[in-house]
Amino acid sequence: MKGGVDVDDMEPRGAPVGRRVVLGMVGLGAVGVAVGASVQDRVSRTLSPVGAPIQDVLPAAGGFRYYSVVDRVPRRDAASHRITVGGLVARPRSFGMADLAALPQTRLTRDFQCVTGWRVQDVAWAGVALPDLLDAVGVSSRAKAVRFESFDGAYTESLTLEQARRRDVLVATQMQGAPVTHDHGGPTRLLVAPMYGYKSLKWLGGIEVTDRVVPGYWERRGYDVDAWVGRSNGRDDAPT
Ligand SMILES: Nc1nc2c(c(=O)[nH]1)N[C@H]1C(S)=C(S)[C@@H](COP(=O)(O)O)O[C@H]1N2
Ligand SMILES: [Mo]
Repeated sequence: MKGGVDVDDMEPRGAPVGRRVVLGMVGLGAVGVAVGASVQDRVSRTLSPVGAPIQDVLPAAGGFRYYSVVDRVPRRDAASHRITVGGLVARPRSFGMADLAALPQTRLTRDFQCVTGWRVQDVAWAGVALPDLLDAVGVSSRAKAVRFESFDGAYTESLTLEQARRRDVLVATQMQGAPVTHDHGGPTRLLVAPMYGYKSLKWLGGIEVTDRVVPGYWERRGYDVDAWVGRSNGRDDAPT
């Protein structure tokens, strides 16, 4: 079925489809999705170890699916958008787009892979490497981890400090040669290039340096903080 999931069709047959799945489908149907994906795909995705419905807000374009765990994310204008950087740092402050542009810029091209199985090859990203941003605020010797907050009001992520100091972890401002669009998490999103897509938090609003790893949105729902693509990450059943 294309264009949506008909919940009325599903409910009378009821038994094999749990209430949580049906509720997930209501959410999916409400935004008119299911383009190019079968109902079965949706059921198995909703039942996957991800554990809660993920919405495809728009049909895939160029292989990407647009994900958001909330219905509506406020748009932020690049001219006024700022990200705050605080916690265990010497000089807490916020950065607007011009402040980010004034820091050293890092470009990289990598495949982007979601833990549910889709992958987009050779995506070009640009922005500020997280270690450069951390150096700009001065990380305390007590710091052990970094926590990221989305201005969608729900999504969070976390990295160990060692992971956060990798040069292939970016506060991305550009994707495929243009500013990161709202749907892809702009004006600023995280890119954790060596890990599965769920680490790459969209709509980045705040960064907090912490003394311990605070599990993120999917990590509280059973996914690993260490989400290396192509390395043992404790989840051998994940589609690749
Ligand atoms: N704020 C926020 N960030 C998020 C998500 C989300 O639902 N909300 N989904 C994650 C997942 S599971 C993936 S695979 C990627 C998808 O990025 P895209 O929507 O730009 O394709 O974003 C990640 N970052
Ligand atoms: Mo994902």
